[in-house]
Amino acid sequence: MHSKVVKTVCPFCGVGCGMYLTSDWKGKVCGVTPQWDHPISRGKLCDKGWSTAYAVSSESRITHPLRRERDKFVHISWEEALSSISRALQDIIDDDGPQAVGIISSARATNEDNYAAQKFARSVLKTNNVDHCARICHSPTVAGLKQVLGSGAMTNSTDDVSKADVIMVIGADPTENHSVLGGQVIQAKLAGAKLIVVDPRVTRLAKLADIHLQLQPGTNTALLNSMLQVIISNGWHDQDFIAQRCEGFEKLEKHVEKVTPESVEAITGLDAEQIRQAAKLYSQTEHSMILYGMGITQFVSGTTNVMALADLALVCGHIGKPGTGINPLRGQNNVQGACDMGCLPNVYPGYQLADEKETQAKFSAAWGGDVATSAGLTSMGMTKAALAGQFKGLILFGEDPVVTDPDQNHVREAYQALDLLVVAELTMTETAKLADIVLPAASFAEKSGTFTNCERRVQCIHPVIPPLGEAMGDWQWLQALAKAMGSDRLNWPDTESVFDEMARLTPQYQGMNYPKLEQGFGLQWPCNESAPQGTAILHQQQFPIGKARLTPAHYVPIDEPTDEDYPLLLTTNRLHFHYGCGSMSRKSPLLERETPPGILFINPLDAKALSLHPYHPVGVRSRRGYIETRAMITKDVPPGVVSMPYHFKEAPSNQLTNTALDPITKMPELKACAVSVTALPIDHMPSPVWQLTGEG
Ligand SMILES: Nc1nc2c(c(=O)[nH]1)N[C@H]1C(S)=C(S)[C@@H](COP(=O)(O)OP(=O)(O)OC[C@H]3O[C@@H](n4cnc5c(=O)[nH]c(N)nc54)[C@H](O)[C@@H]3O)O[C@H]1N2
Ligand SMILES: Nc1nc2c(c(=O)[nH]1)N[C@H]1C(S)=C(S)[C@@H](COP(=O)(O)OP(=O)(O)OC[C@H]3O[C@@H](n4cnc5c(=O)[nH]c(N)nc54)[C@H](O)[C@@H]3O)O[C@H]1N2
Ligand code: SF4
Ligand SMILES: [Mo]
Repeated sequence: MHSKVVKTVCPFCGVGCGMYLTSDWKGKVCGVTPQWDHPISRGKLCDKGWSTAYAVSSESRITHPLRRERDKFVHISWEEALSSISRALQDIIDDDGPQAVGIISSARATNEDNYAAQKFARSVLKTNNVDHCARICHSPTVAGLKQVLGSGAMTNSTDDVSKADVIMVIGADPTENHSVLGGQVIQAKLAGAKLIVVDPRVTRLAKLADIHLQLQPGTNTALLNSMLQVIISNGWHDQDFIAQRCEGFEKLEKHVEKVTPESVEAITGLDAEQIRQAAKLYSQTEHSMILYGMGITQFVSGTTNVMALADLALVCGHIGKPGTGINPLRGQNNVQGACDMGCLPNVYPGYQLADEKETQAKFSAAWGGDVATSAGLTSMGMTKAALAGQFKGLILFGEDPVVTDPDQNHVREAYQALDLLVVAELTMTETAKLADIVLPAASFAEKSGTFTNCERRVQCIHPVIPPLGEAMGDWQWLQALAKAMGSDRLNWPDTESVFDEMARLTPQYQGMNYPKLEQGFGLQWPCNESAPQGTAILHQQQFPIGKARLTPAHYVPIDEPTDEDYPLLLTTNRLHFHYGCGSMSRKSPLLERETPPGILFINPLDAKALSLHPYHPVGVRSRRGYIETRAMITKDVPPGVVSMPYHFKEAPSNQLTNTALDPITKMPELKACAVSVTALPIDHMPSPVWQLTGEG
């Protein structure tokens, strides 16, 4: 084999940095080089991007299909794996109907893989039970922005950060999590832009901010409504824009009329004067841009928060212009794509509504036969139905819900109750360990296809090595499984044909094809006859729904406030050096040495009350579980609030988190629950969770 270099895209976050990937003469991925001419990353990569070779390295990869026999896994052939999965699925469907089976797809896999997954669900299994991690990420964005603006995606391009005069970062920590974009925010600030940060924690950007609104977790809507009140009562709103492009202003004006900054001081913990200053700065500047993330969406009030934020941008006319818009920082490398592909129970590719007869007719004509008609379950809905004995067969690829979904013990219990759990993975994750059959998936370094980044840019990836061992690309094993079930619906000769079929049926992607995408650095949707070169900024002339719908948002408190037994409020955050469940980033010795496996951030005042020393072993308990970890004493979290990352399977914060849901999108409240912290003896080594629970 010869050494090889290919042009591809980073497989971690939604920024979508360009990289060259190198393999050595043994066929091992051995190096990463940034692309100097890439329009987003311009020669930069963050520590995770630089560590990509470790993330897909051969040492720990699953290379053969495996079947669980009691508590060990044995190698089986693909033929055996596919025939036993298809038999088990068929048995469940025969006994309980297609509502008892479903798929969880992957925002880490390609558009082609995700298109195949929802097609497999809808046209082979005949169920709309298809979902993926956007459920617990930006599903409130998809729903909330769709309601107000008609489209749930970033309105601008990442490059627009440099054109903004005011950047309001709310509930996002981009220097850690969208690092190359976070770097652009710092550059814009150094070049003179003003920065407003809204976050209960003192993030790196908060330290640089002109205004840091350090609100109480879960109080975004109260704050945003009070900012609207200040803006409207001072006449700082954009009356022309509202008259020409929005409806519902009078209702909104009435709704926020009495929500003065003083009236929300006790809820938000913020000083009224500071709220006024932020409202003035945001509204009175020509180019104001909002960047937001999980501190907005991961609440029972997720959709409400998104709508309030969209109202704020609209009322100020801050949308549809360079350097001016509302930008959800989509998290995973291809979460925008997985949503666009329709891996959501309620929509087909391109957000065409699954419960509409026309959509069903369009796709059943295109796919050659009938499709699912009943309403589908969300991922958490499947978990709940499994516990109730109504959902029995799950195919899951490229996610690790045992570590990343809330209330770990209940997820484990639900997955153990299934008759069939199939997991297609790169490595043995905590979820894969529960599977009946594990399939070896090819990583991004071993396949072609496309990823859609946070700014709606569809970019091609290329294989630098062949799939390891017997690993297969996700759409390829889905195709093989469909065949084993007697269906030829997924009958594509190559990856490009999957894309072409999808583009024909997906209005936003209609003008795209591989040769066009390969010409430069991909294209931003919508790309169609009227925008053949794609669209950098959305909503410039009008919204997809005509006029935007200003929607009054009611403040909803968090589900589980603190009390005597659980006196501290736990929020969860990410660390720059680790990613998701850690199954890829923790393969890198460089990243692994940066942080201990598990950590609890706690304010010095609370630490003192518990007599904690730095790195003191602590026990953390909620109504759902208990873990042990070490305390990091820091003023970056306010008194009364503790924070934990969720990347570490040894000390998973999701042992503790709450499953209370946003009623509109079923987003769980991952950013707030009540806990108690106890000091453990100073020489105690924190026990990993599997020792504490006796699992695994
Ligand atoms: N290093 C790294 N990068 C990643 C990931 C990773 O795991 N590791 N994951 C990727 C994914 S999937 C995603 S979705 C993105 C997420 O990226 P972010 O949205 O930046 O994610 P978080 O750090 O979870 O949360 C953001 C911030 O919300 C704040 N917050 C908590 N409660 C509130 C509140 O009530 N109001 C406000 N305004 N803020 C609040 C937290 O303190 C935190 O600073 O990152 C992506 N990038
Ligand atoms: N407490 C708390 N919990 C959270 C969050 C939080 O802020 N706080 N954030 C939530 C959010 S926003 C998200 S997005 C989720 C993320 O949760 P997950 O999606 O479960 O996390 P990842 O680590 O991205 O898991 C992806 C898995 O995909 C595998 N993989 C990568 N590429 C491929 C591929 O091409 N094919 C296949 N088959 N597998 C592949 C990797 O090996 C990895 O194990 O976590 C959520 N959980
Ligand atoms: S910012 Fe995101 S896309 Fe860019 S190198 Fe880092 S993880 Fe990869
Ligand atoms: Mo996410």
